[in-house]
Amino acid sequence: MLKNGKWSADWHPYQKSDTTGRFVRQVSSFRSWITPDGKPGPEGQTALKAETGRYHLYVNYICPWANRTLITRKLKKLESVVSTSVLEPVLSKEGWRFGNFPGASGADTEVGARHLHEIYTVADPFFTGRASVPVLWDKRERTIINNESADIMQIFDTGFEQITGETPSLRPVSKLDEILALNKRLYDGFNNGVYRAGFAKSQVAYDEAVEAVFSTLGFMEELLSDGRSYLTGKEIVESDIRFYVTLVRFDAAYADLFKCNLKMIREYEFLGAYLERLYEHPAFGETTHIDHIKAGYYSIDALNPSGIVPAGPDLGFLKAVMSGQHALESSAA
Ligand SMILES: N[C@@H](CCC(=O)N[C@@H](CS)C(=O)NCC(=O)O)C(=O)O
Repeated sequence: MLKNGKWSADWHPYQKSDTTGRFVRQVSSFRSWITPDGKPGPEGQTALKAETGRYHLYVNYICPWANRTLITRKLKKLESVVSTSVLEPVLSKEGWRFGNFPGASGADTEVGARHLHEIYTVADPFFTGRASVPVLWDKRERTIINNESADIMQIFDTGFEQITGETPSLRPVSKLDEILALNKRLYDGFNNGVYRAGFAKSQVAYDEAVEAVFSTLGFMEELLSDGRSYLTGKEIVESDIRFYVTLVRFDAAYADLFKCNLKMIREYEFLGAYLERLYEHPAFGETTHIDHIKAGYYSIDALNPSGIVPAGPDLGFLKAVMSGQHALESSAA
């Protein structure tokens, strides 16, 4: 992490805990907004005006929080409006690194940084905190606008319509309460729940987290069992994006590495089908890179000191979608 703008070598990702061993997540520090006209954001945040070519998104493909901003960028047709850099998925001694891991985008095009923490110190030479992805960067002012993925999703949802033309809202007003309730349930029980299980430092903290993970999955399985395509009906909303990024990592990483092993997603009838359906959508499937996910998670030294990346599990049920076959055909073969 950075302390007063200097990289500190005691690199222990995600290890902050409370007195009972419960994982505690750091809060994000850059919280400005982008709006169509530069007027303040929804809660009065300082905002810049939407423009083509001015903003840049730093991500990697391992991170679920970064993945949700990439999906939103694609769903909202922002690929030619907001550029991106993909960092390597494997943690280095200095955190996230620019490089040539297959699928990463190589050297930094913006400030010539070698590691993500340099982006943070260009923005704030005395920054203290973790140098996390995603980062929304302002090329003109050479500063970070926002490093909280929940905000970046909303910025992409509402900030650029004058440039891209209208696209379906990810928070339609008629469904807002439902979406916010789902988002909360998903964050506590699932998105952050798997991390609480994986980084628990006591049995009680782990037991509590794993119970929350599987009761959330049970609730969502029940919700989808009435045959709806997405969480709130026929259209994709923000909650689907939030749910997907953890679902698609679950069998590949969380089940094993984070000890969330009561059941795999592919064993759930409705959740398995829902995951396939989302994966089939280019905004989801094309921003998902299982090789980066496995390489990244299994490089977390605190959880996997040998660094060995397991061969399995067989995720053929997702690949089958890519080749247009039905999952059952491929598992029967
Ligand atoms: N609140 C942030 C959390 C992002 C986050 O935790 N990113 C992780 C990768 S999945 C990261 O960059 N960690 C590096 C670190 O904690 O030092 C968000 O949702 O944008």
